[in-house]
Amino acid sequence: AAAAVLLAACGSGQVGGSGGDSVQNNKSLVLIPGQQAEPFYISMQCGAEAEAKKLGYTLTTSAPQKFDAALQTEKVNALGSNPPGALLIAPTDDTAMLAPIQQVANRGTKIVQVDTALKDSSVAVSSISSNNTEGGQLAAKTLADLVGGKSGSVLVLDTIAGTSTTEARAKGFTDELAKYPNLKSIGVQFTQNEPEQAAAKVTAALASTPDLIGIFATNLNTGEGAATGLRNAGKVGQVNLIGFDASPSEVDGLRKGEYQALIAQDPAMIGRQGVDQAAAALENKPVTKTMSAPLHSITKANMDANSQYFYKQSC
Ligand code: T6T
Repeated sequence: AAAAVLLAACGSGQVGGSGGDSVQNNKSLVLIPGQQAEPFYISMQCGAEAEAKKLGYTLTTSAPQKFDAALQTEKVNALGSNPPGALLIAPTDDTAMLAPIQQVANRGTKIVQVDTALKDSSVAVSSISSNNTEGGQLAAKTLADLVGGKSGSVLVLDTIAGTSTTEARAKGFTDELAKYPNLKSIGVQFTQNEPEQAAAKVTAALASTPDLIGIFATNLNTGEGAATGLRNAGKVGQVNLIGFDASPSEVDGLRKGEYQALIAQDPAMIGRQGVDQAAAALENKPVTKTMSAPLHSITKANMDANSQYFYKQSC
């Protein structure tokens, strides 16, 4: 109670604690997303910043240049001896990120996972993501609806092994697709989250699989690359492309007919809920261990009514 009074009196002044976290630290949040300058994470940051402001917290974002566990580990380690009250993080590898995150938790910081998650999530007080398995299932149902009774082969493009979200999407999709005898999966291919690799995988699949009828791209970068692959081969609109996310370039592609559908997440809500759970943990209020944010299947026909789900490039 004394700390709360001190805080109310001093706002964000430099109030040191005697042993343990300082009062100031407890009002500071850090967000470490998967990568910088990427519309999904920018939209998440916008939601988190707005919520932090509303609740009287400061939120700083420290983003790795690429979706890469080694680069993200550097950002986590840089929190050093003055860690924030809570860390909101999207772990870019479900195993390798455990040790660095655990170190921060050991210094008293509350951990909240936003978007991706560790295999062993016990280090986190709360984990918030889309229901990615359901997202994959929704993508398969959407594809099946689009092709009607037609038969053909289907390619799945995943990102990097160890990415919890895209792995769940690929699995949800593949399991659901198995319910449609007219659609045959030719397997899941990894693209290292590089659009160029996704484009090359599509070029190769078009050459080896003449009856290719659909592609499921499990995130923004794989979708953008797949669209390039289809454009290069003159196959836009002939092979159904179901993307995940709703970046400006994907939305533009949907309008142009390069994608037949997008499964949009609500990254701003994930960011908001992440801050809410972090604040609850710091204020000793009840915390929800796992939360899921809604998904939306967007087609050209309904896109104008769903523009609130399009991702942002800036807040
Ligand atoms: O799809 C999102 C995110 O949910 C995933 O974990 C990684 O890729 C994105 O950031 C899109 O690039």
